[in-house]
Amino acid sequence: MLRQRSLASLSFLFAVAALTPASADAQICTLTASAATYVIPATSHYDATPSSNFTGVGTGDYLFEDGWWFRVSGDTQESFFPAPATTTCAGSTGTITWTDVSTRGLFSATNTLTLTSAAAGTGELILTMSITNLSAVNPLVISLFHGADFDVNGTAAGDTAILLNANNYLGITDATAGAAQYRAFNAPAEAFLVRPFGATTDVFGRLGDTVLDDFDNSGLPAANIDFTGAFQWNLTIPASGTASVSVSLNGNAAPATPVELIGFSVD
Ligand SMILES: [Ca+2]
Ligand SMILES: [Ca+2]
Ligand SMILES: [Ca+2]
Repeated sequence: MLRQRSLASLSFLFAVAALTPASADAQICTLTASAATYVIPATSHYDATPSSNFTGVGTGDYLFEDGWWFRVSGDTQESFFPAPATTTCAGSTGTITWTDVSTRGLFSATNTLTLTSAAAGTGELILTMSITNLSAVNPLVISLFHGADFDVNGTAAGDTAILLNANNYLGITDATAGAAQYRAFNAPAEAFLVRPFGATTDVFGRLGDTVLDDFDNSGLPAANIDFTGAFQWNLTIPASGTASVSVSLNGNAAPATPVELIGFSVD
């Protein structure tokens, strides 16, 4: 399947790259656990099309893109997390930090990454994004977003997506072989959005446009979809406080955290 974003996006990427050549290497993160590998490449991750790779968890590359976004109260659109201050990745774990996200003086952030692989051809990546309010006076009202473009069995062909638990746990299954799971926990996401891949219409297109988006739990079930999906959390972080959210991205492996713990409800 043709994967092409708009020329405007590419021009923007080149412009950013030209401005920040020295920091590009700080973006690389490679995690390995047995045969499973997750990679944030040297470029093209901390932008509107956050390239990443997830291999050794089935046939081919299970991830085309995944990344974090935010919107602070008063903003009129969402923003991607820009290139970080530090990246420390070794073996199966990593830590990526921002001392002042987007130089707005509002919050710092730490993304903690852990990759596990209990058996050949399987893997689970857990990302925990911690946000610290830099104000000692005012609460920080912020929406966080994480999005992922899964391609099960290495391509979008034959993929079907369903909701496994409202509204924080999604499953994508390939008609030939393989399955992926994507969930948002600690705290559970408040909403999801699923859309077929499209430069301006998929979840990254929605997060990257100039329109404010609050997800509405739409897009599932979907058959024969080039899946893109994202979660939204709405947080109020006290002055000088820290809050965190987690996602897991699973290839042919059940979540290590029991599903009943990711979204508590009483019938
Ligand atoms: Ca597929
Ligand atoms: Ca938007
Ligand atoms: Ca996809």
